[in-house]
Amino acid sequence: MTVNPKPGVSGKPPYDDSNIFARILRGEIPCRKVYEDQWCLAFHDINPQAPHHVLVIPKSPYISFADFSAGAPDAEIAGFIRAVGHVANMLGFEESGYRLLANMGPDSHQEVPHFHVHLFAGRPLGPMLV
Ligand code: IU
Repeated sequence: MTVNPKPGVSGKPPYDDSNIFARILRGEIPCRKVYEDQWCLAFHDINPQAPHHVLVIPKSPYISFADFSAGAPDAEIAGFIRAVGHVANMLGFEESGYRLLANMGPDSHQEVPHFHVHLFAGRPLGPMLV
């Protein structure tokens, strides 16, 4: 993985290569891997909020959804989104359903500054509370 030398889209600090997901991508920290391809790594969240709680992260260093959606090449955006769908289908959630969520920035409580999509499934999730 290369370090993104550019700041985030809103002029915020550059990508921090020491964040926990960057370290997982480099193999410095283990994860419970679910799926991997050229675009993404998917693994179980360490603190699951549902019976199934998987994180899907791009392999390239994007800080947030804003960073990813504005900065990634079209092929990578398509490849990543398709990979998220593939993970959900592979885990058998297509019929019962699932929820996708991506936190972006301080108001959302984004804790890890590497773009990630949460995938929740395995029980009725109820109405979304924000
Ligand atoms: P957030 O969207 O940035 O708030 O979500 C970060 C998630 O990363 C959160 O659900 C944590 O439980 C999860 N996580 C993890 O899976 N492994 C870790 O080592 C750390 C956080 I630190």
